[in-house]
Amino acid sequence: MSFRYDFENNGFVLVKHAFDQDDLLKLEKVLRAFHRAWLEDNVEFYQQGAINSAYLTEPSYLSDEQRLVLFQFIGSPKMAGHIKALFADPLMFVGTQLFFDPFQPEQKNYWHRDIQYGKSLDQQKKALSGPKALHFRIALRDERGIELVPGSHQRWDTEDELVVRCEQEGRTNSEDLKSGVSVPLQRGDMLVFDAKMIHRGLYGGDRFAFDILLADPDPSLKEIIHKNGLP
Ligand SMILES: O=C(O)CCC(=O)C(=O)O
Repeated sequence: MSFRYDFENNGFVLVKHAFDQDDLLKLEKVLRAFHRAWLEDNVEFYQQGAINSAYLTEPSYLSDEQRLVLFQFIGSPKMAGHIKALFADPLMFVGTQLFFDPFQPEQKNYWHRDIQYGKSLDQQKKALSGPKALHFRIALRDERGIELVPGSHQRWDTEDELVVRCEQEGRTNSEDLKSGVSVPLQRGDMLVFDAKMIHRGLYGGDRFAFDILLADPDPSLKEIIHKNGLP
């Protein structure tokens, strides 16, 4: 089965060993420098539950030389090869994120769709048929990965999924879902997933993962791009 077929049906694809040590070492050095500077500036936010930072390519925490390392990775022939193997149409660069473990090891994760925030259920249903927004997650450490509900990028929640995800009827969004599939990651693996699908992060193992966000070049998504995070 091809990557494209898998992605269309499941909403995600795992590319094992997408990047090797040579690709990762220079990138990792810059990601660590960003993370150190970000932590220093966001102690409270981190201690209060943050599990990710964003906008790594902006000049806030990195020098132009360091930002160039990120852009060279994002624009590398290898990355382009992976993208083209999956998607026929061009994608637009939206931004970057870094995912790490919460400060409190007992902090619970949460099922969600990225499109749910600030939207009514009807609006979320409509958003399912909107432009594609994708995470290309590159693991820098072996980690538990993400749990995803296959196919949920193109269908609405079942009753059980909805009450859990939206914390209705006394349910909580960290409860297990029967439809969830865990995808553990090893250093160098890349998980591509549709941000619309129902998913949750799996914390532990001191995870450190770099997410490149790409999307259909739709005007509504162009609006959310921070211009100072572009090359
Ligand atoms: O890895 C995580 O903690 C959650 C990931 C996620 O929700 C996302 O990337 O949209």
